Amino acid sequence: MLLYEGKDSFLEETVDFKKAKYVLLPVPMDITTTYLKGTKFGPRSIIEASRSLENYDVELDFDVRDIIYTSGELEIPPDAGEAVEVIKKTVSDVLMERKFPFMIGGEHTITYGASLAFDKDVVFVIFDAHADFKKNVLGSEINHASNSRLINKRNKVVLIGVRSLSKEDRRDLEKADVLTFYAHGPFLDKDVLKLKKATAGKKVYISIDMDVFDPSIAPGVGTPQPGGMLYIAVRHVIEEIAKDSKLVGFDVNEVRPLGENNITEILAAKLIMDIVALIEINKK
Ligand SMILES: [Mn+2]
Repeated sequence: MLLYEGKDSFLEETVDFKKAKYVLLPVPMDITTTYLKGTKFGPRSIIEASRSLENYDVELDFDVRDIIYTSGELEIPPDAGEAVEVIKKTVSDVLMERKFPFMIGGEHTITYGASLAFDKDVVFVIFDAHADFKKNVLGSEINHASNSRLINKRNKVVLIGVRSLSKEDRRDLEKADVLTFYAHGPFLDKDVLKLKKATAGKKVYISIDMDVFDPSIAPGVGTPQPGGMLYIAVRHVIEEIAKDSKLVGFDVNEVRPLGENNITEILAAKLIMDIVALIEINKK
């Protein structure tokens, strides 16, 4: 198991578990990915990238410091069903300690695992280029391309940034009444209002598949799709959600490191800091 301690931890911070408010769970699951492999190296690469960032966010005037404990990498069994159980159990343990869990992946299936540790009234806001609403992929129900469908069986799902799905998937989304914001154009104020109808006053979990972004700013993903969102837009949407709902967990997933070009990991690390800062600011 890979440990991230001291200089090797997220933001290079040694934070005592007891004192930490947030527990970062690196989840190197890469079992059911269908196109380009390599998301199992996402967590370590995001943590490495975080060490080049400042703790201070000038826009929010907030210092992300001494609040995040970096856990060792979860040991993921080779069977997807068992892997999901390990994730569910680990997230439950963090919640039992009354700490705020968040994960870095790893394939998107990790979100389904985490969802099983939360109550049924938690709304899952999922940023993803893909609807992930497939019924059965390669003979298995548990697959990163069926993540949203699986979560939607138990929890309300909202999708943002979708631009890759089949006609059948689209019909199924409509049938299942999944609020879906396609990536055809900018996210407008009227979209924010529509989104808030589903999230305001609710407990919310945010899941960010890095392929929601345009491949020009996040090329290091397993299944890139043209025409994605930009960073400022995603950050704005999250800011709006954080204002009037209670965030209970989040994850950043599907990072597939490319080596020299690590802008995807930098973006992932920055998003984590943004979300933590937004939660803390909105508590005040
Ligand atoms: Mn995706």
